[in-house]
Amino acid sequence: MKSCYFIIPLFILPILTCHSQIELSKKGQEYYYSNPIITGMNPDPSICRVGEDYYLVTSTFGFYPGLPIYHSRDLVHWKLIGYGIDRPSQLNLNESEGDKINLYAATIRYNKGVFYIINTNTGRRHEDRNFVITATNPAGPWSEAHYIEGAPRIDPSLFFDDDGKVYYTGNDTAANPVFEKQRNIWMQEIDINTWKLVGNKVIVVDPGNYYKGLVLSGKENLLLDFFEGPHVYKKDGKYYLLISHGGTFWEHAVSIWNSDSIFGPYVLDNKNPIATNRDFSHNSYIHHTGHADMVETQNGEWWMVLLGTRPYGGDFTNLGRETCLVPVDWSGEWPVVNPLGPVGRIMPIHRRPNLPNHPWEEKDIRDNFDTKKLGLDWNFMQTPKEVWWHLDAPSGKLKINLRPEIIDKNVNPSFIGQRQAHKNFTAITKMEFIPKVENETAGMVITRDVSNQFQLVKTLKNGAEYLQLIRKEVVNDKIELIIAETQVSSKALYLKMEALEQLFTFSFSEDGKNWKILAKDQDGRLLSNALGIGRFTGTFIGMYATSKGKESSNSALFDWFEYSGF
Ligand code: 6LW
Repeated sequence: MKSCYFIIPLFILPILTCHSQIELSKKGQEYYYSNPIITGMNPDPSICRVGEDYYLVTSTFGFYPGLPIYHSRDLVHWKLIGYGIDRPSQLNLNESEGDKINLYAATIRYNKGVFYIINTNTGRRHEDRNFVITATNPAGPWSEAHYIEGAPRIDPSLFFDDDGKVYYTGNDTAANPVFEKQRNIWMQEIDINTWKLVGNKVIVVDPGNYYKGLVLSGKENLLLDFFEGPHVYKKDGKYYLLISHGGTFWEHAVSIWNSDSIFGPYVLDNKNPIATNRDFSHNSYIHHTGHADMVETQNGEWWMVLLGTRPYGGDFTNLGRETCLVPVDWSGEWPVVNPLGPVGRIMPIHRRPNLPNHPWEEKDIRDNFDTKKLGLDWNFMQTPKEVWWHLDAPSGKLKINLRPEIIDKNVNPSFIGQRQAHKNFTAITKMEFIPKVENETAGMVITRDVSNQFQLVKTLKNGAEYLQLIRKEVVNDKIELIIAETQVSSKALYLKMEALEQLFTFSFSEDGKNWKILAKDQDGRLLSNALGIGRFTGTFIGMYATSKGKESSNSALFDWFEYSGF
């Protein structure tokens, strides 16, 4: 069915402001939506449709719970409904096999009443890190992990063919690489009753052939590095293979191949890459676009979800990789991304899908901790192996025990945080904490990774209670500086972080009414300079308590936590 597209009347296009997202007018929202559709760290999106409901999963690396599941009915408004990984037992983490979760890109699919998520836990040995979990309710509970023997490397996907056969697709290093960052895309049939790979493993796309000019491609600019994120679709009797490449940063791109047979040979679309913003300036509104998945709506429209970043303050991407949406015209042999143009580019605003508008109830900006369980937005770093936090429902306070773990190692510190989802935000919390010894500290932390943080924390110094702003930044060896400190005396302390893009202000109050600035004009760009796995994640803001390597029986009480952004 031909999709009907709107030409964007200029009077509807809002003026780009420093707003984190483009604020569309009410009238505008009838016809358009703004990217990203899921903000804050939500990379590597994968999507499936069941009737008129859409479900989407994103990657979470060391954060727990892992693999958030989002639900939408219009592809524009998304609600977090649960997690694929929400029990330590699921990944049978144990000391011998690497007790770290590190969940890379996932794929979500639905077939005959069952949801499947296939994913990679790179916290495990190379050859048995890919696993599948299943559920009949996408909000969970999801099953224990079924690890797949002989499935190496990352970015696994499942394809359910019309004849009932199921295929595993993923990437792997090349046995005989032709160039340094060569990754091949391989495919093999999988038995979903035993989770065993069956038949032959077939390399379906080998970029080495393009590199050597052995394949009629004529696409010198087909960036050959890091072929990954493969997904298979079947349309008009042909098999299509969507692949991301160029690496998940400034060169990221998406290309497509097709074949009459599931195992190929696959030929490429000469218009490849079909989606990329790699030629945009590094301070464009949306960049790094790639790692895509596609879905056909119940009305016969095709749409693509993919990751994108929003650089600000220069080419700094504090928010991490978020989830974007872009229209696709697949009325011909090959899909055309953003057919209204600029073709193949992911823009801040696109016309809405031909689906009934279905916004969800607005979330409260304040969590009063008066519930029996933590809200879904709260995450931990790594998997808690013990319960060190308590929701004392009657009092409506969150109690966090001080533990020896500190927030600069790949451990599970006493940190509970939520994604920074806006360029401009205010985060406030009310804390009750009396440090008894100098190694005890608690407060609010904004962290990109274990080495790039601001900590607004209360501690003991020379027998007096101090509030300190600590800045940690990766340089050759981590620099941890006390930027400012002041003596405080009240048991209850209100802590506030405010950001206007990369300009941060840190304040406090001892009565909740009279605020004092502890430090202002702090440069937030350190929250984009992550190294290692931090390059793949995003910034989190939350509550933290530690006794810095020593045992403690102390705890901190958080009465409420408020986060709002624009
Ligand atoms: C993911 C790979 C990628 O596994 O980055 O953007 C890796 N794409 O496909 C980590 O997110």
